Amino acid sequence: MNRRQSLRLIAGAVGAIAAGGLSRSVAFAQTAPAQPAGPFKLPPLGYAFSALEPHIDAQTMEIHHDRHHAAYVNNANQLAARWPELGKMPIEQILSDLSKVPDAIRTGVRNNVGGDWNHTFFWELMTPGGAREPSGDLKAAIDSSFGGTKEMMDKVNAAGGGRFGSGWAWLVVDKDKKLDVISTANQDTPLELGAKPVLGVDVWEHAYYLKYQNRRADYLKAWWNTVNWDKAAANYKTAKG
Ligand code: MN3
Repeated sequence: MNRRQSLRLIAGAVGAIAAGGLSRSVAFAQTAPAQPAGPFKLPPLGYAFSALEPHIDAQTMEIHHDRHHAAYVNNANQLAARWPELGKMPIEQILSDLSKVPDAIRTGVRNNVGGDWNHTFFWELMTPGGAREPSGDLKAAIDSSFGGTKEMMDKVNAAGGGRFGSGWAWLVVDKDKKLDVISTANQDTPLELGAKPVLGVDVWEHAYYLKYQNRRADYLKAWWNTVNWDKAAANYKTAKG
């Protein structure tokens, strides 16, 4: 779901409430945090906080979405108040070339606009439904690049497990249109490397510590149960261009 679709979803939910109806989307809607003024908006999660149980617990999801992601959005809006161009450019364009961002706010943009983009990607990749394993073109590419799905998953788990401190592990289409596994620090995105993500997993402690404490490997193993491979296939198609 992109930002525009997210806004449509909110608009639709508000309309349904106004009409006195309780649609499925409203039944799933969370109590959204207050939306900040500014061009960046916190997208709704699209499913219940508890939807990814037992793999990711509801409290982690609520804090992660409503506080951590919301903080990146709030900070991005404060940066947009200082440099209005930020709110006018497509977010992927900003993150693909941070050299265009003024020096004084570049680190803030990297961390907070990056954090907003990474988390939106992450929420959309996870689902209580959807395909449970890769198929079609994506499966063929995974098999040819890594020798199989399990081998690819092992590489992502190693990249996430090996990330010192905070960051992300990604399956990407690199700038040569080949599948690769990479890790980025903090809220750095694959976009500035010229890579487009197919899937990505947040390995910041806030993503798993309440349930898994220091056992990041156990979180990574469980996380695969939340991946919607239909969404990963769509990401792959977009990334291949
Ligand atoms: Mn996070």
